[in-house]
Amino acid sequence: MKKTVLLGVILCSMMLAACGGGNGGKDPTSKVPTSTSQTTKGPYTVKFDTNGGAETIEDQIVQHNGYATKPTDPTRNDPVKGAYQFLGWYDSDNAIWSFELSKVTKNITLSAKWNDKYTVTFSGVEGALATQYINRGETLTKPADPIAPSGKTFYGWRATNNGGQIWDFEDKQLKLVMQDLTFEPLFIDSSLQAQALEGELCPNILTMKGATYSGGSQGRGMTARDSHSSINENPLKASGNYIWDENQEARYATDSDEYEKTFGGFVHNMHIQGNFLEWEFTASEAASNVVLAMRACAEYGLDGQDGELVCAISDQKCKVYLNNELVEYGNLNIHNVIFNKYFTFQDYVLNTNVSLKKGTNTLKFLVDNNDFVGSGNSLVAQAPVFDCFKLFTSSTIEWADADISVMDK
Ligand SMILES: [Ca+2]
Repeated sequence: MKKTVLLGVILCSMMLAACGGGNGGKDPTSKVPTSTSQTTKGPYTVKFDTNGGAETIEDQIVQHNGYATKPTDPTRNDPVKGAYQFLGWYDSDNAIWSFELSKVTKNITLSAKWNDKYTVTFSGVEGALATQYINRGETLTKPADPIAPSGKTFYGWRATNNGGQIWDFEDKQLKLVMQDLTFEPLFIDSSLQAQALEGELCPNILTMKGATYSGGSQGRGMTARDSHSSINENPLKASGNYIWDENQEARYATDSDEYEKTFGGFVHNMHIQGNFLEWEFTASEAASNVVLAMRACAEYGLDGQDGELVCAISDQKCKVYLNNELVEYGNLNIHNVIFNKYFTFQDYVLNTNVSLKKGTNTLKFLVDNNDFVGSGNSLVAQAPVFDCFKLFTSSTIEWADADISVMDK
């Protein structure tokens, strides 16, 4: 009897062991049968990261294998670049999310992707070069020069959204793309030569006061010379003896390896509201469709993206008056301003359709802003370094330049 009981205990123990191996000892990490999972998965949270966008987008709760609802496209703006192009929502694997096809099977965060390249378009160009997407600080591929209409010459690609800037595809600073650009070809009558009104010889430069760190420059002290040119041979004594070195960078003159860039010289230190250059000139005949360009660069600028200095002016901040009428040229950003080093003069074709009267005309450049530059100095306005105005017209213009002998006293 005793033996029987013992056997029963042993049998029971064996059965328990067997039971444990088959059921009670089941691996807790093994998958539960599919038939029960569909009713227990989800719901999930879908989050949206706008990645610099202006809006906050609410989380969505989505059932397993359900679809998220496409939110309204976010927007993103940069003070220099302007509006970014929204490219879509991307998952954590950097794959674009389709709100029609992509099923939600877990908690996810979708991130906005933006086109952070600049968009550059060339009007009238066919093929791949018509629209170029350029990373900040990189360069453009130059399209073939367009064929000029009969009697005209192609002058250059003119950025209609940046003060009529004629793009320089070669200069190591000017060729760098720092904003969206929209170009159209500029054609000028082949018979026309630019007639220049030189800033450094503007009569009223004699009485103008400018800004410098030391508290003021005046008259001819606001001019600097291109020492390669004839102005070096006259008695004009410039305060800043800039020259152009082999890299076409302006620097204070220490030797004679210079470039001519400014037809003699230029005016700087104009960073005071109210400073102006004004010419009175005579035109031999009335003329319309006159092309007005300003040749300029910049010596100081405002902090822009990535710490870049930008001389950011406009037809409201630096006004151009022709016969007392405001000449529209929109916004003009002079990029790559590098203090006292790179003087990257170039032409900004402000307007292609101004008119001259026969006889006396006036043209004025007025600094009319208080956009403080830097700190601890007297530069209280945004202003370019002014080389000259250029007029392309069949009318002959004449003007009296500053009296050098007076300037030299
Ligand atoms: Ca000049």
